Amino acid sequence: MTAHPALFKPLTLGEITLPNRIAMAPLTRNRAAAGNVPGPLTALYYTQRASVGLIISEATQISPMGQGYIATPGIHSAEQIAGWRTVTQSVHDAGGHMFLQLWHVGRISHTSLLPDGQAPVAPSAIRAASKTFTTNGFVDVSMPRALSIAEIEQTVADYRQAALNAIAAGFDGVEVHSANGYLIDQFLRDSSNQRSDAYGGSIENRTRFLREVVAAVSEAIGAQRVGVRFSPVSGFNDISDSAPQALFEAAVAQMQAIGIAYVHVIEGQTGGERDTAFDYAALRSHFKGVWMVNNGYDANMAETAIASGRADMVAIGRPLIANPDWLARIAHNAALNPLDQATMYGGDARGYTDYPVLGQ
Ligand code: 8OZ
Repeated sequence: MTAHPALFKPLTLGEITLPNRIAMAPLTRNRAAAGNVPGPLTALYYTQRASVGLIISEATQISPMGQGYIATPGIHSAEQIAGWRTVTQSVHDAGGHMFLQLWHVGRISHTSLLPDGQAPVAPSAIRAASKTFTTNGFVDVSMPRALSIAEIEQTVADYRQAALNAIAAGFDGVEVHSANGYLIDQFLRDSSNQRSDAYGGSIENRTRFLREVVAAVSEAIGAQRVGVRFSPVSGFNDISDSAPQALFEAAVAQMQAIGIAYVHVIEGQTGGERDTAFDYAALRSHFKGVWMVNNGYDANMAETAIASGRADMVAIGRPLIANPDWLARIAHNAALNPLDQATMYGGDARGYTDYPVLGQ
């Protein structure tokens, strides 16, 4: 008998039934091949982890302007769609389920990564005190320029097309990345959004871009194939808001109105301190669908969260990099492999597809 029975209970997510309550969190690994196409090693990496209830792919840019780091995959070209199709085929053959995370970095980018050396785009021309990885290493992000209304409309259309591309590539659904200081989060929070038009100012206005993106994606592929990820208090990528509780409660209520399948919340600082002042129960009270939590959970914390009803699913990140068979190890109370930090971002098979599984 497993010590974590709640984790192994099936769950209905939209139109699919997941065998357990664990998701693989979206994890940037910077191993896309030329053209930002996912290759055979990426198919192997995800397939090794297909025993989790749901795999959420690494953040994947919806357009060339949505890229902010070297060697991250896209979902806007025919080659990228074909590359991802081999990944989803392999994951499905192994019995897994997989959503693609739709990403636009906004101001968290560098001119050297963007078409014709353009400046990054953002709600407002405010530079983040943040860094990114380029061919020249770890550099300060570039000064962004503010999007026009016509460009915002085009970006919404890019999200919609990217969602259709994800379905064409065989994904079971998409997660809209609205966390960690990237474009949608830049519209939400008042440190980065100082617009004076319909997309800035009030909470109603700052949530407009999120609402339009999620509505467009939901209309295109079905709301029951859509999730959204938020990080209400995370300061990652130099972002903050003066009143996050009211802002994110409004955002979650809007996600309920659209009828998406799940909300995924990073509790506290991304990859860091969990114990921050924010009422996550109040946040959840606005949503009736699947509630997924993330940030530094181990198996016992995850079991308590699910068993108590505080969450429906838990997304596990770094432990799943180092332990492809994390669920089997939990079930057998086996020791976990340590994570090799040096191979997290970029490189080859080392630290990507060569972590040992039990019995190996
Ligand atoms: C770490 C390095 C680069 C990107 C995120 C997509 O935080 C990321 C990311 C994380 O959501």
